[in-house]
Amino acid sequence: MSWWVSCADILTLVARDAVFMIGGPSWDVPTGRGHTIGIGHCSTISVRLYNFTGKGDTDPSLDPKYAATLNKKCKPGDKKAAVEMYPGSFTKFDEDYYSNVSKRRGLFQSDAALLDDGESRTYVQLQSHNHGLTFARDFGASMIKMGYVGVLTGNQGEIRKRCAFVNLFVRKWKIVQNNYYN
Ligand SMILES: *[C@@H]1O[C@H](CO)[C@@H](O)[C@H](O)[C@H]1NC(C)=O
Ligand SMILES: CC(=O)N[C@H]1CO[C@H](CO)[C@@H](O)[C@@H]1O
Repeated sequence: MSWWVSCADILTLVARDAVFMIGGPSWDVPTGRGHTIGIGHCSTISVRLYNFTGKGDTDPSLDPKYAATLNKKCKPGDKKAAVEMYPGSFTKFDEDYYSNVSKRRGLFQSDAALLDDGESRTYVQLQSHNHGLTFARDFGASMIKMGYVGVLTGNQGEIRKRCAFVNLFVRKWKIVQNNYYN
């Protein structure tokens, strides 16, 4: 354990704590910052609902009943409306996620894709059957693994002076400020 933390580490820590605060493992953070937990926007699923192969069709991997429910919430062309990611449990992302996905009721294509691969499909079905017996443990382990994805070492990266900005931007910003005040 080192006492250096990177900005990415801080985000991971914040994520972990936010997850805990809403009562368990939870995720909607590929772009993190600013998204609401458990909400998806119609813009991200409209192609699945209305133009999957460009012929005005619906993604066949979507349960038709669930698709009908989503159609009501996301009218064609609506980009702004929000939909619950996991109906019934959208403020907590837990093992219910897997039972929904196994019934082809995952909101995103990335959810449906879990059923295309033998290994991930087996895992989804296992979690769905055993009601998430190992879910919390596995989630923690995968968060730690993801923390190692794409880590920059040596002089590949930089230590940021301000977490939200690369240093070049901070330097430019200071120049702008100095010119403004002097
Ligand atoms: C559906 O996709 C096709 C092919 O990409 C495109 O030409 C068409 O304009 C799309 N329709 C709508 C309503 O977006
Ligand atoms: C769409 C769907 O199947 N939602 C279900 C997700 O899982 C929870 C818990 O089992 C159900 O309450 C939802 O109805």
